[in-house]
Amino acid sequence: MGFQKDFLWGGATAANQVEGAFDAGGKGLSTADMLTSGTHTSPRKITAGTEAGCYYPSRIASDFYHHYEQDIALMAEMGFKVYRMSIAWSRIFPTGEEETPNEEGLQFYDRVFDALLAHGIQPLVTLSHYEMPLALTEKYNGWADRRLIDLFERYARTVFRRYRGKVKYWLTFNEINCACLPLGNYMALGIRNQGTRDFLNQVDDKALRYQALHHQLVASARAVIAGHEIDLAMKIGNMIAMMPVYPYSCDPEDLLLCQENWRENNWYCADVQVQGRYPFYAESLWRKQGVRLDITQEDRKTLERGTVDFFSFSYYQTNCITVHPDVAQASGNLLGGAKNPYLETSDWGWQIDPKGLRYTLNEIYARYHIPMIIVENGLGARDMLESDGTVHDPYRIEYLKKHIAAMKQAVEEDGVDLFGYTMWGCIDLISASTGEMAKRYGFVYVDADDEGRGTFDRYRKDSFYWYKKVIASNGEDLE
Ligand code: BGP
Repeated sequence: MGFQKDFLWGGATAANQVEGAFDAGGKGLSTADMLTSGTHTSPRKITAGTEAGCYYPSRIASDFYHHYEQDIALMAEMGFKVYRMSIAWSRIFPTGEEETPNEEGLQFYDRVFDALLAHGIQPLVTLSHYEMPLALTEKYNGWADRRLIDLFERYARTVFRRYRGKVKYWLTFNEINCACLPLGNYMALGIRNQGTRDFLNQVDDKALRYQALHHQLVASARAVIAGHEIDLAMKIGNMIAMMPVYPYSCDPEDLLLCQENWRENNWYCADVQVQGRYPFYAESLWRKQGVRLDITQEDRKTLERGTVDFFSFSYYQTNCITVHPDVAQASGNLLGGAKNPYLETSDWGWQIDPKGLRYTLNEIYARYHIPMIIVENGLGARDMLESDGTVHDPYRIEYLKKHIAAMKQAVEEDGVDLFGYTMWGCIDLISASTGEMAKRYGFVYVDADDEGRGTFDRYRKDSFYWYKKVIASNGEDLE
């Protein structure tokens, strides 16, 4: 009963949101370095170059680059078994096209992995988390170009070889299904179409976007194949942003809409990555979107061979959808929807739904029957650093407690195969959607503001001590 003995408890971050040091150690500019800061009400901007008067939060972030030893010691103090992080592709291949990798970049991650392993923490590494070398956007319009597949494979092979024996668990693309939405153009695919400036309102070319996503799916499969060739012990997973939707009413039209939405937004990429081929409904989806994909025989073989070893996903909230207009709307992670009267919302308007996590775990497992890990879940909220260095965050404890309890039910009562949980943003970092530091997720408070000012000192929040107990009791003590 309960979570498996070696359950992987930990936390998650992404290079572009936590590392900073954007031009240190030979790193090239990345797409994330060109995203300005925004707020809940004023969207981030995507700029082609550095503009005067703009702040680019990824460039400084939480300065993990210079604080990693301290940050990892704090993770160890909480008892982390795993730390999910990403490698910045542009630290290894500054423009994405070099023949040889940047040794200084490789050494940085050697130091990080060594520090983790010295504390008994396993790294779980995402190859690409919402960033890529900016030069690839400028030259190829990102993943719109098929040549990105080879460039990505070279990068993947380089890090697989280098960190063989140090890193067992890998993920290919963060929230790859984000590319099913116009928002994914720049963030997930590195596509910056002529006229794009507003992060929430990008110029969208559906045909280009779906083709680019196809290239990424092939690249993901190539990485899986390469990883297994290099080290049979490597476990390589996909990463899906689970965006569950419920029918707002019992009108069968709402149910059909819901089914279609699950396919388009949740299952489309996952079916390819787990089952090795496009699902039957892909044809009708492409027809509806008015797109025709260039898929070669070779691509199909690659997809078939490169299926993932496990399923990873992020889960923050759920939404309702309906064919009936005039229903109040809620905002959300990547996608909003009709407001659910049974749920509360976070400060940023995301609907909080722990039971939805149990439901989601069951849906995924019933479909794929492969081991699962939750690699993002958490609450973005405003925290207050008290003068004595404490941060009281009962709302975060409440959120996490309910989600972990729901996940426990899915394991204990329903019997799904779940092997880990990494809470999102364990060390405060900048928000992907708004670029703010004020939207904090961490167990550890970072003293920095939305313009990158502060001491960058670290403080333990109340949730830090709470999570330590959760881990020590293997999820039994949630109080
Ligand atoms: C996911 C992303 C993360 C992360 C998280 C929280 O979609 O994978 O990078 O940031 O959402 O979202 P936000 O930072 O917008 O609050």
